[in-house]
Amino acid sequence: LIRASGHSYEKYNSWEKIEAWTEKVAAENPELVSRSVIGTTFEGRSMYLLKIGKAGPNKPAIFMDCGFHAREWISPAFCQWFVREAVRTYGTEIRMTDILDRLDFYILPVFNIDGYVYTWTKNRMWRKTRSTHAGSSCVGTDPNRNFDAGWCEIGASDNPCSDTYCGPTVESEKETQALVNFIRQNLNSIKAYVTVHSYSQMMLYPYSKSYTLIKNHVEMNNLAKAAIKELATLHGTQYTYGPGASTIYPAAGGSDDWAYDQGIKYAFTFELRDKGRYGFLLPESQIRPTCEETMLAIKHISNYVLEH
Ligand code: ING
Ligand code: ZN
Repeated sequence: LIRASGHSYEKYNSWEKIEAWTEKVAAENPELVSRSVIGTTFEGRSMYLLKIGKAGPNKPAIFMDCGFHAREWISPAFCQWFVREAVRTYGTEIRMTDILDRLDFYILPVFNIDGYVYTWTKNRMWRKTRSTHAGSSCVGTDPNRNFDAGWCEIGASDNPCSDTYCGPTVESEKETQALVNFIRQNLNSIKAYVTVHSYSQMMLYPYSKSYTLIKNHVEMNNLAKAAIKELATLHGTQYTYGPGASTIYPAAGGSDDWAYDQGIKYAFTFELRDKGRYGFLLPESQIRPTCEETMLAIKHISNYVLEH
């Protein structure tokens, strides 16, 4: 069992533990990690962002978020793992050192904190945010239907009781607003956007809002193919890949489509393990292999971004 800074990376951690960890990992690695707050959630929790990388001028960056959907617990576990691997291997592992010398990562360990807390306390299978809506007793908006990318046109619901509710208005959620504001303010440096979900073992790229192929479709197809090939070398885990609409299902309002339309050419949604045996209830024994293999795909994207 790996414990660094007294933190358990092979267990699912409560928000309380993750919050304390963000403070500690930044305090213990001041040369590599800094913490900021990009906004507050509906229930008033701070949305912490970790910036990882060796200080330097004009560095390109990759933005990665985890925990959009509350019940997808392997996702925040991966963001924590990524940060630990970065601080653990910087300076000793050539590939990681090179990446962090030349690239910054913005890591949002849990996007939908209120929902995550709710899965720990009330309903393990909760997906949405915890915002309330005038005129309905149903709670929550699907944050991955709330972005300004064909908002609520397809694969989303205007019913507040639905698990894919797009929200009362586009970018209605405070969490969406925080992310959108941060990315808009950092568009000059952000070269890639990665959002981590589960489950189904897929590497998706835009569009999900329509079947239209993006301008760099061939490039993205090759990049995804190479990244999942590398991922599979570790444990043989098979991923499928392609545009969201044709690979998983059409759905508008997703964050990767929005990021792509902002000009971030390399935008991906990962759907981590498994393919349905455990689904959202992925056992803790699979945290390590899942995170280790996913690291290979993220490193592949990082190297690609650095070369392009
Ligand atoms: N899957 C994603 C969802 O929000 C997705 C699939 C990706 C939709 C990109 C839209 C854009 O439904 C999970 N598991 O949440
Ligand atoms: Zn999801």
